[in-house]
Amino acid sequence: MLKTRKIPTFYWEYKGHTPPEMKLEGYTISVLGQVRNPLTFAVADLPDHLPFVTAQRRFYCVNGWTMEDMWGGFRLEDLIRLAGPEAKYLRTTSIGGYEDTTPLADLIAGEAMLATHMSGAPLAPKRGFPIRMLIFDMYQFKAVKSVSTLELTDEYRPGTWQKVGYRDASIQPYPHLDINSGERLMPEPAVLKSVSGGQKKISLS
Ligand SMILES: Nc1nc2c(c(=O)[nH]1)N[C@H]1C(S)=C(S)[C@@H](COP(=O)(O)O)O[C@H]1N2
Ligand SMILES: [Mo]
Repeated sequence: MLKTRKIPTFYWEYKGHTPPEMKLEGYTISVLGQVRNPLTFAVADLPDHLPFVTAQRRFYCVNGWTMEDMWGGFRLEDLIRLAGPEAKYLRTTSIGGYEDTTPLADLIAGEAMLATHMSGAPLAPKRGFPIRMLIFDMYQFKAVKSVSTLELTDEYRPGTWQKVGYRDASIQPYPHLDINSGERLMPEPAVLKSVSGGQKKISLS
């Protein structure tokens, strides 16, 4: 668990600024677009609708670093299933306007999470309070912090970082700086999609 080292912060919409204090009160998350049953839930009420899960997992940044923590939150799949998805892609948008579009099936296969907690505490503002997507088998630029809408669509468009040049989201086989230990770590073969053997399944509990 991270205790001493500083986690790099990537927050496009608040570049050069401190992220605004967001209140849990009144903050909602919606599933819209091509769904049978559009949904809007208060983030504070999500535990009434979905099982709360925890997972000790590592993510990777395309800039060459990685970190692991104990995340708490909800399976993306559980929320999307309540809405009845009827399109190929999920477009995720933050309250500040950062967005990403990824095939829903890839997010589900990778056990993407909507996390509200890190190390047992609510997310800090710069970590994406009150709720962030986490993706473990693609670079994290495709996982939106401070999510407000999840839209099902058949129309792909490049996300915020992709527009400025991050093209390939697949985790690359070179050592990444591990923020937890300060050492350089080779990504596990299971997250390298080009490596045969495919994805390692780490189940959420
Ligand atoms: N809303 C939003 N989400 C975002 C980003 C961003 O700029 N805005 N950056 C992404 C990138 S590139 C990474 S590596 C992680 C960084 O998460 P962290 O700031 O908690 O380290 O958030 C991802 N999600
Ligand atoms: Mo990143």
